[in-house]
Amino acid sequence: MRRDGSAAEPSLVLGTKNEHKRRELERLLKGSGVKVLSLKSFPECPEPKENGKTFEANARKKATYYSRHTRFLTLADDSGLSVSYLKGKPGVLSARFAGEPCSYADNNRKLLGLLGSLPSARRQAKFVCVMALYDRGLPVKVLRGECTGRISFSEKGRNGFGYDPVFIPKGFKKTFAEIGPAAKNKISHRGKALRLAKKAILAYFKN
Ligand code: ITT
Repeated sequence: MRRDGSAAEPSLVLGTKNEHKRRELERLLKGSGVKVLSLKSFPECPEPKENGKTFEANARKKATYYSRHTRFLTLADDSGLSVSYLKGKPGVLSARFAGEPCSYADNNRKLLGLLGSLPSARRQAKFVCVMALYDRGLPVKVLRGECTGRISFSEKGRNGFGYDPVFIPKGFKKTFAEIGPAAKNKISHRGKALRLAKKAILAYFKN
């Protein structure tokens, strides 16, 4: 197999060090006929600095970096939570909202503390995911998915990761962490962006 993604077997690198994201993406790409490689296949590859001001800037940065390094078609995801009452925060700082280093539980505690007893109607939030598909440092496509909802009053559920235990998607009474991966993927920011990305990936390998 050549290290440029143009091999007989179409291959795609998932440019993420986040195992939860990688698992969601792999699940969504199942059956697409594309061999999915993780960064574990490139242990010598260090992490790029995520200092962009937007999800798109960070997604492009990661995809440029990993596609240059691996020489494969690469899909990178930058994502996070945007809370209306907090004027869009934590946004691009979602992973390190409670400071660095911090756990998902630390971030959720901080978020619930900031919202306090604010009524449901004022707890609107959305998850955003921007995916960048790059080939050897050059852009192929950039896609975006969003999922609106609200922040719960306490952490609920054991599935998923990050802010899943405190995010209730619109039209639901349960958090992402309660509804489980299959239901989450159908409506999530990542699911939406990936369904668009999948089309771009398949088109790329047809050419
Ligand atoms: P990579 O950069 O290696 O992909 P990361 O975890 O640093 O991994 P991001 O910079 O995109 O990824 O930060 C995403 C953060 O946003 C993540 O750590 C969660 O806190 C939150 N997040 C994103 N998608 C989420 C989801 O589907 N469910 C819950 N939280 C999510």
